[in-house]
Amino acid sequence: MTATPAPALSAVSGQFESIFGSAPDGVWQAPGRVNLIGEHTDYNEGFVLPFAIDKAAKVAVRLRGDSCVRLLSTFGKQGLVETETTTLAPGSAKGWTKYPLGVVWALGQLGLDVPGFDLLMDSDVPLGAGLSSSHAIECAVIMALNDLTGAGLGLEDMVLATQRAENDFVGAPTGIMDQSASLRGSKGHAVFLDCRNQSVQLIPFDPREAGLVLLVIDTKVSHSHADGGYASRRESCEVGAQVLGVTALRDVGIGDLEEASGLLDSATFRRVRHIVTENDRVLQTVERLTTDGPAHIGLLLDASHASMRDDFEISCPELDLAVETSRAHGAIGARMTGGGFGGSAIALTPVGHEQEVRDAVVRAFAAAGFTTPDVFPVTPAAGAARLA
Ligand code: GAF
Repeated sequence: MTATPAPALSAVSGQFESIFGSAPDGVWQAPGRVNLIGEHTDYNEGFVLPFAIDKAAKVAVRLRGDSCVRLLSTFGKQGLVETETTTLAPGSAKGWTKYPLGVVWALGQLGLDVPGFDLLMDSDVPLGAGLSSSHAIECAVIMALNDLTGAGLGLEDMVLATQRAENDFVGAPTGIMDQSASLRGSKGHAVFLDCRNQSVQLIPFDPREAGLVLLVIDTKVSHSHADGGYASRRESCEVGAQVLGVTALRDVGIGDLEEASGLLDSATFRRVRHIVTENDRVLQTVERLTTDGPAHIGLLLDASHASMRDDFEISCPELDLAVETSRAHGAIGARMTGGGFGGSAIALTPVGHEQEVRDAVVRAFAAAGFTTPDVFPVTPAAGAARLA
């Protein structure tokens, strides 16, 4: 007996069938992510601690017998986009289609001959909120194409291929954190990733069990990692590593900072100090979660935010206000999450205080003349998977 499909799943499958004329070969899902701590450490070969969230992109896909690709999303104004696998090149795609087409292009760069396909995409990961909606699409698509073509890629290969899609096709010089969280996430866990060798340890992280809720505050300040801010931070880190004579800033310890301050200009030193102290905070957070639980990581989240605001300079007034207000109204720790310059903050909040934090943040934003933020809870969820 076949189980009754979940409503969302049967909806995307049914919509695919009515648009493209027959049922998809399958449906795949990949979640967005929240980074608990460890920001901009991934491309410095350091440590990160993200988790997959309970919001995901779904793709229904059917392979075709030719090289035509037809793409449609359930939202947005882009309509049906039709192209050829053979003509893809960086800069050739627009809007959300950059992400699936970037994956096809990256697989082509690996020597894989991806056939044409029809694809319908649906997602409830908020767009431009710093929750990695783009990687969720890329991860769902690469899983689908890997399964359907029998390409035999492992999770680590898929992480690198989606990074290539982002870096070289989309033009965002990002690291490997977001796709690792989406592909390797696990319900009730954070993904402790060593970005030097992609080794992963799943760390139990269930805020509810500890009487807490993890609130996301989407500031509605949209950002793009293809803009200059992200790249310029990455460049500063590379300069810092070069001057200090290390392969990557991962190799600089807290004890080396005093000497580093004499070798680097003040801005580069502060960028380096953020990475070095942030790596240490990730390790401390893992230790605290493992020994004492989520109620004991609040001050580390706060310190991470201060370091991003003052040393790495990637916060913005909306993020700072979200963090300060949620802390003043009961959150035990708060920080911006993701690449910065906008997007979302997170606030670890005792159960029962969610409404107070939400109301206070909305009021503070109104008083400052900022756009009304979205405030909602997320829970650590499973990573990407085939649904049907
Ligand atoms: C973005 C990037 F995609 C990640 O690779 C990471 O660098 C993050 O910003 C900052 O920690 O989400």
